[in-house]
Amino acid sequence: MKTLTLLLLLTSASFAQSVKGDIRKIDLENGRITITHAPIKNLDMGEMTMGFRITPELGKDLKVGDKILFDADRVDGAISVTKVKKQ
Ligand SMILES: [Cu+2]
Repeated sequence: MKTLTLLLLLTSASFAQSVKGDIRKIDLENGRITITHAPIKNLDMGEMTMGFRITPELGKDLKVGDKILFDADRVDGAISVTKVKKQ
């Protein structure tokens, strides 16, 4: 029982708000990625295509055309990808 509870907690913490997206452009030198994304509840956004900030570390395995699940949030005022994995 304890193990199951812990697993559920870990699962929901790691991808609590994951949003589906398609990568349209990626420019890691400037820390930018353009994603067509599904609604993002925590940012009160509908579906759209827009740019996000991303770190080179988070973006290193991504390329244009990839379908992803990601989390986004405001970091120091800039809307940023905070977690990402390929679908
Ligand atoms: Cu948006």
